[in-house]
Amino acid sequence: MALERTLSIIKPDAVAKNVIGEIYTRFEKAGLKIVAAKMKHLSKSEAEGFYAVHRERPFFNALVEFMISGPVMIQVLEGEGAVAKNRELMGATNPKEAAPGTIRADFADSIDANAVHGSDSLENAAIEIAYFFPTTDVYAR
Ligand code: RTP
Ligand code: MG
Repeated sequence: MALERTLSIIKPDAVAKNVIGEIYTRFEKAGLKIVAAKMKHLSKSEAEGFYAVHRERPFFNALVEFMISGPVMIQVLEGEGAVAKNRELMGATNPKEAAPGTIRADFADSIDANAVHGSDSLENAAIEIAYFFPTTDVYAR
């Protein structure tokens, strides 16, 4: 497996629940290093730009409104197979279908308020990391 970087977002529901630390612990225990991080209250245009691939989907407006409902915690995770590893830790999009012990099974309330985002491919990870972090703000470790 190759050393990869992926973009993770702790969504407004999980920030409001005060579980940033618990989620970070799961990343660390799985061997993922946090190599960039910032808290941010996204503007509507930032959220729309980030989720542009979903623009035509019926849930787009609800998704954007949810993502701007409070601050989020945005981080770059680095590790062996980081993209898939993070998706595994997150669990299925719908928390009702998420495997026990995953972040979404433990902290998400609904398919909309589902605690975390993670890049779904190495290619999208590079695009999403660049969307939020200049290269000088990502620290090789
Ligand atoms: P994410 O991008 O947030 O990591 O989630 P994901 O890959 O598991 O799911 P994706 O298909 O990319 O959808 C992005 C977010 O849109 C909301 N969604 N709602 N009501 C629905 O059918 C529906 N489908 C997706 C979810 O909040 C999902 O995380
Ligand atoms: Mg996605």
